[in-house]
Amino acid sequence: MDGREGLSPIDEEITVYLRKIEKPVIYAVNKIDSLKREALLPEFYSLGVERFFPVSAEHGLGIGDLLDEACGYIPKTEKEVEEEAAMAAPKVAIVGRPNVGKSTLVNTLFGKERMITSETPGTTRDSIDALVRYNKKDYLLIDTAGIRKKAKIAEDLEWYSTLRSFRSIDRCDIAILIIDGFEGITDQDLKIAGYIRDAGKGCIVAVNKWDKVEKDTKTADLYTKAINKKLHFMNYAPIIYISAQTKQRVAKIYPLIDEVLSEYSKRITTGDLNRVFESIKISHSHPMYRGREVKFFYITQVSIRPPAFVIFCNYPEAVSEDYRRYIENRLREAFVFKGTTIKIFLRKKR
Ligand SMILES: Nc1nc2c(ncn2[C@@H]2O[C@H](COP(=O)(O)OP(=O)(O)OP(=O)(O)O)[C@@H](O)[C@H]2O)c(=O)[nH]1
Ligand SMILES: [Mg+2]
Repeated sequence: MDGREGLSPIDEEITVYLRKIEKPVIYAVNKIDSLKREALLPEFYSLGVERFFPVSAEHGLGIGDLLDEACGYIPKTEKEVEEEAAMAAPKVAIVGRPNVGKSTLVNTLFGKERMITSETPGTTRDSIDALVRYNKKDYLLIDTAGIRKKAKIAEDLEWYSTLRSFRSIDRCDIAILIIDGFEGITDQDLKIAGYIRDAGKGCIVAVNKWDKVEKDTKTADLYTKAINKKLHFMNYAPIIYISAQTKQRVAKIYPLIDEVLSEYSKRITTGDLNRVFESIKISHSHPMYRGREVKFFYITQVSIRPPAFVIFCNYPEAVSEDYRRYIENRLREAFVFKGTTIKIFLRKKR
């Protein structure tokens, strides 16, 4: 419309026509190149149009906003839709030593062949993310690149692939740590687990190749005990026994991911926290510090993903690692936090 001339009967006619067509319409009033002219805009609103874009085609004013609006109506390409879903989806990294079956699990979770798998450790050269939809929910699976068998020394190979696991962990919300059930848990597995915990991510331990393990009714229980002993610093992580190859129990992984994700994002009210914290303080007090009582005032949750808490205390520097662990264990007894790291910070308050 012509902002210099003002509203004309033709504008009205065209507007009536445009209302009838079922397409998005953007209304722009041109020749608006000064504030004074903008004062003319209200008369256009008598058309009943919700929004006008004042522009000056000649001076290039207001064109950016107009284009933004127009671009919003352009249908997204399939690739753009996928990219947006990938950004919003929870990120699940599949990590573990070479050859434990990371890519096989990604393929099984994905539902079709996507990663290249083989008996040679280091088959996966680059980590490829796979966006999957399961039960109407999206997940971004991050496979961890293996190392090609170039390294002369087996230990080097293990170490480099561990570094790659670290990189996948940095990008994820939840890590699935795969252990080779046939070979058992190794020092490298512990390093990866420690990294997941320190990075503050959720974790599920998947014992893979369970089909290859000779077992009776007690095997899984014994195995769980052995893992919990070695992974004592991460005994909150659920353990699942799977075969990525035969797909045994793989379908249970998605509900487990959902559960851990919800724990990872859980928020506890300050009221509930402090009710529990009172009993934590009473049932086991902190040893004296330089002849003085160590007092804890209150606790509050400061963030999620992972849940983090701040406890106000008179001598934070005096609080022992043991006591901190005691608090963490008691908080877990009350609020569970299955599969997720929680962080506890101490702050000084007199
Ligand atoms: N028996 C058995 N074999 C498996 C299972 N999962 C994987 N494998 C085999 O283990 C070998 C390694 O599997 P991959 O999926 O390539 O292992 P990866 O962890 O991706 O290996 P890299 O990428 O090299 O680190 C392949 O020969 C798989 O067929 C399983 O559940 N049971
Ligand atoms: Mg692989």
